Amino acid sequence: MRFGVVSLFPEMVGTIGEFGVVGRAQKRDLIKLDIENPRNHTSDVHRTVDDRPYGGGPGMVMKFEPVAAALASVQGKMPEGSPIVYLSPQGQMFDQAMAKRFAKLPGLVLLAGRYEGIDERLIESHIEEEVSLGDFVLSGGEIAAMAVIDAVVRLLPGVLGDDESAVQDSFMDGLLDHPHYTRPEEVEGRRVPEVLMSGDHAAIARWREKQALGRSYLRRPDLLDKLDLNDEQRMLLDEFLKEQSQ
Ligand code: 4FM
Repeated sequence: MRFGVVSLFPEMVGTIGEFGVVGRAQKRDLIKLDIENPRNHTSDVHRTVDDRPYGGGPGMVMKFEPVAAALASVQGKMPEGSPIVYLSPQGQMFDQAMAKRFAKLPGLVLLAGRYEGIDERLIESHIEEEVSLGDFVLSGGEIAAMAVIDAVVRLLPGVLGDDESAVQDSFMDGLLDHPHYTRPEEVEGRRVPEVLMSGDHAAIARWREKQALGRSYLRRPDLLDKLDLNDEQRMLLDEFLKEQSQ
């Protein structure tokens, strides 16, 4: 899959390809990352990418032409059917379902803004989707674009090893993850739950699903509302809640 990013801080975005899962995917040519700086698409001596807002007020706005030219340049390298996504708090909420949808595309272009915003006419003429990571305000779209790339790349075939993929499955059935433990058996008087050391794989799977259901119920009831729990899962959640109140 190909990723294009338009950003005034290309070095910042480039670090996404230096580490971990995304770094490995890039080294193995499973993804290609093209980053374009609107500043390289200016024609004035000051290489101006921002200007004062019409109507007045504080802050600056990213100019139409350099961003449009950077987008055109990056789109020229992308396969047909690679939408342009703008990251902003005004966008549709990003979630795992959206990551899965993006992972089916041949390519994705991400526009990371800076300052108070981009000229609205860019959104009208160039942007297919406006996407938000959540109800908070970042200083620019770069970290959001990097988060989207990370979430999408780990869904691409062949990117995660078999072990990592198995871990992912549990998270992707719409529930929060279960708790994790590693050695030693006891730290500061806190012991690892006995079942995890029993070697009984069925019991362990059952305990983990119970924990995932219970934590989702307590912390993110909105997630459970979206699911249609089967009889077994309802029983596990019931057990969890009884054990909670003991
Ligand atoms: C976006 C700053 C555009 C400047 C931002 C411009 C954000 C979010 C966010 C900040 N992006 N989810 N929340 N962006 O805060 O995606 Cl021009």
